[in-house]
Amino acid sequence: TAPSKIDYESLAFEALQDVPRKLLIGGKWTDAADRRSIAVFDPRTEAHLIHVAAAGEADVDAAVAAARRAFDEGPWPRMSAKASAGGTERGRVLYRLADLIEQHADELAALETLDVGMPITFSQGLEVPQTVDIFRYYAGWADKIHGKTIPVDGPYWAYTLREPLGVIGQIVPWNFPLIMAAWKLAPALACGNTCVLKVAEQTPLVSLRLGQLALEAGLPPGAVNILPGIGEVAGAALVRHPGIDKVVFTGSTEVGRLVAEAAGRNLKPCTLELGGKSPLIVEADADLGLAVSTAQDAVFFHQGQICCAGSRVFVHEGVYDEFVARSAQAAQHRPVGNPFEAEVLQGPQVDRAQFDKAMRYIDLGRTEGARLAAGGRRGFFVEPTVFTGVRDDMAIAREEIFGPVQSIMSYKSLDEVIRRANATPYGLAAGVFSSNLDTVNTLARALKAGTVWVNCFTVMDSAVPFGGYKDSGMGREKGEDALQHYTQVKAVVQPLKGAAW
Ligand code: TXE
Repeated sequence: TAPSKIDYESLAFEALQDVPRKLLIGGKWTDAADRRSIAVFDPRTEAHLIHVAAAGEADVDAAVAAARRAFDEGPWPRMSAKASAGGTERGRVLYRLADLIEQHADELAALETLDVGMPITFSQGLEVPQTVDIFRYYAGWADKIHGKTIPVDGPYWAYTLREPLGVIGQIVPWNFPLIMAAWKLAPALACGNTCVLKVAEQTPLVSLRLGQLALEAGLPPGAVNILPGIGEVAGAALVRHPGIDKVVFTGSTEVGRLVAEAAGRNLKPCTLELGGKSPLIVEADADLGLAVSTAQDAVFFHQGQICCAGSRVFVHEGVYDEFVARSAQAAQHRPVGNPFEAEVLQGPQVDRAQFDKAMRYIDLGRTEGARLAAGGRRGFFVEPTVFTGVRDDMAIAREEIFGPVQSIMSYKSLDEVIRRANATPYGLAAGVFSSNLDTVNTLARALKAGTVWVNCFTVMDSAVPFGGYKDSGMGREKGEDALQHYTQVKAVVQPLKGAAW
């Protein structure tokens, strides 16, 4: 159904009544051991919505123990991986979960918009469908994860098994709660692991509903445990817990370092997806209309609260003035407002902290001498903001803002722009706009980033790996690559008696 035909705002408040307000541990909804809770707010108005339980250390212990039981005693890791027959196999359960998410798509999209402030056009049109897709994608992998046979010297043969790691501790941020949970749960479960998912304190709603659907789909008790909780409390307790076999984290680079340190102390592997300051390069031969509109979507999408936001735009000096003029005009016409309205492309920042952070950088951009070509006005909603005349050493060009702030810089040569684009500790993504194949190929190889989008940006697919170079993280999520990060290899060597070898 087209978004405009449904009253998503009413639907969100209806759905809110059914959201479990507790922790999901071992297949049961429970209060926090110390009875603490977190207040959930409507980012449009800061109005209080509901309270949900906030996990403490004792709850993390209980969740890890439940996941351990579910892993050691089964049935999850021992269930057949086949998706094609019977009723209880792992692939089948994940397909069923995908179907349930699809059946509840409108409700989940509405809840996500209420909790996060994401325009309904994106939660309904992108996030929920991509969540369905990723569960289906990994359901399909469940029975295709296998080892190799290896010829060896002497009368022996060897083979490898790809086995699950065990209990996975997963921490997700508030910017895309549903898809972040799905990127982590789907591959982990497909490989036969069990999970403890710590969801962000700002945005627990949709993940709690997802927990209900997971139980309904037939995930055994303890296979998925869901804990809303404060980062420094529940998140920290989870990452340092000796009972987990791996940590997977998406969030700030600062907290990512703490997570990696804790995992390192316990000698546990970790996958980290951290911040970014992604460059977008526009050559003089680019389709300028496409580059202007894509560059705006790249940094204004979801209020700029996206790790791979194209926040540094390098434009060839030959087309710089025209690019700036068109960008400023487009920014002024970008519909900002109530995210439940179908035509709105930009809603509020998720909370006051993120709003204040964006405004602080806008002030900083002005004081450091960048020219404000559009936006910058205060209000609870941040205006789509365009800065021109930005120098590489300005804070707005170096640091992750996580707000709708576009910095446009000019360059003369390809060598120069490659050097400047790579001069950042981050390396999550990059964009290239050019109609010259040689230029495209040169840049695609020269840019130090986990993803390079060519003549497009933020095009995501379940099958394509995602992750960072340099300080933007380690390991990959999505695609076949993620399977390596959720399994370990066992080598088995056996004698070959009597066979002609
Ligand atoms: O991130 P945090 P915040 C960036 C972005 C944003 C900034 C701050 O620049 O403005 O980070 O956002 C949990 N041990 N990104 O403060 O704190 C926390 O509860 C274990 C980029 O929200 O990193 C939440 O679940 N866990 C990013 C998750 O970590 C801890 C997305 C992320 O929160 C913890 C979000 C601790 N000590 C923010 N402290 C991206 N890569 O997309 C917090 N957490």
